[in-house]
Formats: sequence, structure tokens, C-alpha cells
Amino acid sequence: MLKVHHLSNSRSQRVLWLVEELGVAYELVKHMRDPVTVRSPPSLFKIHPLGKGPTIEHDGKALTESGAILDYITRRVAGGKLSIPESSPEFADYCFWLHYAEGSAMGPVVFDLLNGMTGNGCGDALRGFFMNELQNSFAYISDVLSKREFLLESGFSAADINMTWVLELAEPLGHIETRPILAAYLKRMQSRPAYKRAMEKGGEQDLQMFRPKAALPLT
Ligand SMILES: N[C@@H](CCC(=O)N[C@@H](CS)C(=O)NCC(=O)O)C(=O)O
Repeated sequence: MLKVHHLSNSRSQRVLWLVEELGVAYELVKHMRDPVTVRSPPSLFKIHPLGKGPTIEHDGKALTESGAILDYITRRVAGGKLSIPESSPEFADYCFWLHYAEGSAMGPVVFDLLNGMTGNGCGDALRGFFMNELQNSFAYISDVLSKREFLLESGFSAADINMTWVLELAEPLGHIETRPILAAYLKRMQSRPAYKRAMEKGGEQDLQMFRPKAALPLT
């Protein structure tokens, strides 16, 4: 059976949400972040040498990396549900959004989080660079979502699940309240019954722990 390793307050919430949307059978294994360092506990490194949330186990293999896991589960475990087949005209859009979320969109958000945690440890010049990236990226996502409810025209997909956690992490950093289209999208995603079930099963998510120690300008 599919085993989902969930790290508290982490991206692995995505995988829990996905399996709840799909209604596939799975076993949930919870791992708690170290309360001081907020890093993964040794139990996750026993599953995969990278010790990351999310990690899954299926058919004798351990797999890590959100995008790879979402792709694997939708195709291999769920017969393509919530993904887009190669034959569809939307396949290219699906590949883009699924990987853009954790690739280019997540980068500046994580930099800003680490910058906040270290009291502007990146310094103004570097921060200026990644804030510019964040602005362009979020403006693009907002523009697309101003025209439709989901990232793809055909409707909800695993790409929305990957993107939602990017925006959830950006929220305590102050990057959502100024962007009403992203705020509304986040609310729509969070109101899905499967999202709520995933939260109940994984344990309430508190990303406020990542709020910066001191307020920094948002641009
Ligand atoms: N790009 C990877 C990032 C994985 C990642 O950094 N996960 C975080 C949780 S949000 C983690 O495991 N942090 C604990 C640690 O690195 O010790 C993915 O999407 O799976």
C-alpha cells in the first residue's frame, strides 16, 4: 500500500491533500520537526537519505520531491486522475504549472522566508533581486487566475495542489494580503473538503512559525 510520510507544518500537506482528493488507499506516517532547529527528525532520514517532507513509499521504493510525487501518484496509483494525459492539448500547460510551482515560483518565497528568519541575512542587494522575481512570478500567476478558477482551463488538477502550498508559505511573509486574486484562489483551495480532511489527518498547519522576526518592506 502507498505510504505517505508527513512532516509537521510542511509541503507534505500537499500529498495528503492529493490522496484525499483521489480517494486512494494509503497509510499515513507522521514525523515531527525538531522543535529547536525546525529541521526533519532522524526518522525521515531512515526512509530516504535526503530526509525531506514529503516522502512516499510505494512498490518497494522511497520517492521524495513534491512534483515527482504528485506526478507519480496521479499516474501510477490513480490511473491519471487529477493529471492531464499526453494526448491532451493542455498537457504542456499541465507540465508547466506542476513544475513551475515548486521550481521558479517557490525559490524567491523560500529565500524571503530564510531572509526573515535570519533578520535580513541575505542583505538588501540580494533581497532586491529575489523580491523582483517574486513580484514578476506572482503577477503572472495572478493574471492567469484573474481569467479562470484554476491554473488549467479544464479545472482542478494536481498542479493547483502544488501551487497552493507556495502561496500558503508566502502568506505569513505578507505576500498574499496585497494580492486579492491570489488570496481568493487560496481561500477556494482551502475550502475544498479534501483539503480540510487532509488538515484534520495531518494535524493543523501553522505556518505562522515562519513569520519574519522583524517586518521588512514587501518590495
Ligand atoms: N523541493 C522539495 C523541497 C523539500 C523540502 O525542503 N521540504 C521541507 C519541508 S517544507 C523539509 O523537509 N524541511 C526539513 C529539512 O530540510 O530538514 C519538495 O518540493 O519536495
